[in-house]
This record gives sequence, C-alpha cells and structure tokens, in this order.
Amino acid sequence: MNHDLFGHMEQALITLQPGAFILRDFAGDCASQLWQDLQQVLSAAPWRHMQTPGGLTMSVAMSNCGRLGWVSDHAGYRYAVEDPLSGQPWPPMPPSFITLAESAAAKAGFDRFRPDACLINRYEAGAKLSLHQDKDERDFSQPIVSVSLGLPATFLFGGLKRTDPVLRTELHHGDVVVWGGPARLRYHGILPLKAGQHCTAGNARINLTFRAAG
Ligand code: MD3
Ligand code: FE
Repeated sequence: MNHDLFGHMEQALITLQPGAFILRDFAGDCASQLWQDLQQVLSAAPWRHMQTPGGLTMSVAMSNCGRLGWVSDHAGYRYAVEDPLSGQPWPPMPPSFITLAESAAAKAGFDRFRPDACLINRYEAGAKLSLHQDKDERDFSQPIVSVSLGLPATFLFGGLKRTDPVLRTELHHGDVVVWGGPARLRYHGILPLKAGQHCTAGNARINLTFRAAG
C-alpha cells in the first residue's frame, strides 16, 4: 500500500521492459468487487481444462467473459463468441472489470483500449503456463492488461524469440500489468504455482487478461 499522510494513493508505474508496465496493487482496492463479480461470471461459464491442439489437457483451468472468449481444442487456438460448454454467448464483462482494465491501460498510455475479451485463468499448486506468445488477437497495436488475484506466482518474461534470455518477476494479489508496444509479442509464461493459502482465493491464483481480440 502506498498511502501518504493525507490519504492520497500513489500508484507506482514500473517499466519492466519497454512497453511493459507493472502497476503494483492497482486492483487492491477493488479486489473484493472483482471477486464477487467473478463468481457471477463463473456461475454462467464454469472452470474447465481445455485441450491443446496436440491433445494435452492444460493444467490451468479457464473461463471467459466479454463478447469473445479464448478457446483451445483439437482444431486449434481461437476466439469464439460462444462458450463451447453451453453453446451460449460468454457472460458479459462486469462493469468493475471494464473500468479497471481501461483505467490501467490509460495509466500506461493506452487511452483508447476497449477490451472485448477477458480470459480468466486459475492456477492451483503445480499448474503452469509454458513460454508462449499471444498471437490470436487481430490488432497487436492494442495492449493486453493482466490482473493477478490470490496466491503469488513467478512470471517469466522473455524476448521475441523463444530462446532469448528470460527475466523473472513475482506477481502478487492486486498487481496489474499492461503489455503493449514492443512488449506485446514477447514470449512469457508462469512457473508451476507453489502451494499456499490466500484469504480470498484459497489455494489458487486467478489471472484476468483483458484483450481487444476482435
Ligand atoms: C506479455 N497469462 O493468458 S498474464 C495468457 O498469469 C497468459 O495467467 C499469464 O499468458 C497468467 O496468455 C500471464 C501476463 C501476460 C499476458 C499477456 C501477455 C503477459 C503478456 C502478452 C504479451 C506479453
Ligand atoms: Fe499469454
């Protein structure tokens, strides 16, 4: 927390790499609202473990809200307007999600960011996301905003080639990161989650990633 004597909030904008900005604890004050709205989304679009195109089951459980949702199956990775589990549109993005994502993007200099997709990832002990690039979106000039909730995780941030050196940073409950410009197509991943307990999220880390996908 960065309260000063007069009660103003100071939000540090840390540049991790050109185009990648960490806003430590930016979501701290609205986390309980986000959590409540997340439960509503999950009641309509529950957690599921998707299959990779190669037939492996992902260790991260996922859901989506917004007009478009990210899906993976034997046919590949893509954004879809319907939840394949229900055949229904994904639940709408709660206003608390939209406000947070747009204000974080604006803080990092992207004041026209209007997300149409929110991928929701859940990590339990051992779950990981191998180094990858996010390339399924239409316009790479739009940033991705990520919000971390619950248990901490080690984030891996590489270069534009899979073999480039990788930087590590810990992401904690309430941290928001904006990835745009030259950072947008960098390889990234999450190390296997360490077991733990978080007062709101229990044994899990939840990550919301906001995208302008369509
Ligand atoms: C850097 N999620 O959903 S969020 C993903 O914590 C994903 O669940 C991770 O990678 C998670 O695709 C990391 C941070 C993140 C998201 C998108 C990025 C970092 C990024 C896109 C480009 C560069
Ligand atoms: Fe990613």
